[in-house]
Amino acid sequence: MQKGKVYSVRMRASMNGSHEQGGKHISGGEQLSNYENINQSIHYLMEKALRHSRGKPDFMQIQFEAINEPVKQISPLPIRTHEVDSVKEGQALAWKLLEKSGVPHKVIHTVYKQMSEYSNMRGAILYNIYSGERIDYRGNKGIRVSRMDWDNANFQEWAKLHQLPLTEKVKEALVLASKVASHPSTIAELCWSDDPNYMTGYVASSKLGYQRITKLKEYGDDRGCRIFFVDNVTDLNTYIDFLEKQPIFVQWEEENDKRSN
Ligand code: PML
Ligand code: MG
Repeated sequence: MQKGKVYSVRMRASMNGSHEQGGKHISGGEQLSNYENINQSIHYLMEKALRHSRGKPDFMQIQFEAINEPVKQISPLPIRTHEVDSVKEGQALAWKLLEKSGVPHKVIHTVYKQMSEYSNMRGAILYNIYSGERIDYRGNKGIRVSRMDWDNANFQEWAKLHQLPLTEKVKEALVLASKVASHPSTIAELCWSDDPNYMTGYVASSKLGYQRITKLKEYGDDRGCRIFFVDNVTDLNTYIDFLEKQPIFVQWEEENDKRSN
């Protein structure tokens, strides 16, 4: 991104009314932009929602605002893709990777038992890894990680080297996961898409990087999942403030690349 003022551009879209009215979440998106590219960002986010496989939105909100805080630069998490043959195999692997990242078995068990309650959420759910309790108090809204981006040309160079698809989906998920994992109180993230035709999900942590798993749900299923497993945070509001407000720009430098493949 060029020097100068940075703007956060955000979109959310739903069907059968707004999110507040209980509508079905269709799409959300985030970009950081300079003034000259705001138009382009709005157009991209609008198209993203209008062509979404979850359905045609009848509510959309796009907003932008200038960011006054300095933008922090971070590296993308190292990435690895696990090809699995079934959802069962994929889920067993996700479970193992969460435990390896430091989430106790008992807590993963509790979270999976409660998971069906959270399938129409537009944000993420936070769980404390010691108590096994949900700690964000945000109901159906959850926590929306915001103010983050990755320059497309730099992402494309990175994706080419790692022989990964040049998709916005991978880019956006890796940006979010890298931001979330960069906070020392995050132990791990578990995510799969609410897009009915997208089965790949991931476990991410600062310890293991971004571990993609090719099947975490069945084709056609539109129930997504985004859970952050969090250490004992002394100040929950500061942690949430980081997720929602700290501007982050992902920048990949080939010489610093730590491949986990
Ligand atoms: C989403 O759709 O928002 C989540 C996508 C998660 C997986 C992306 C990938 O690495 O393929
Ligand atoms: Mg989505």
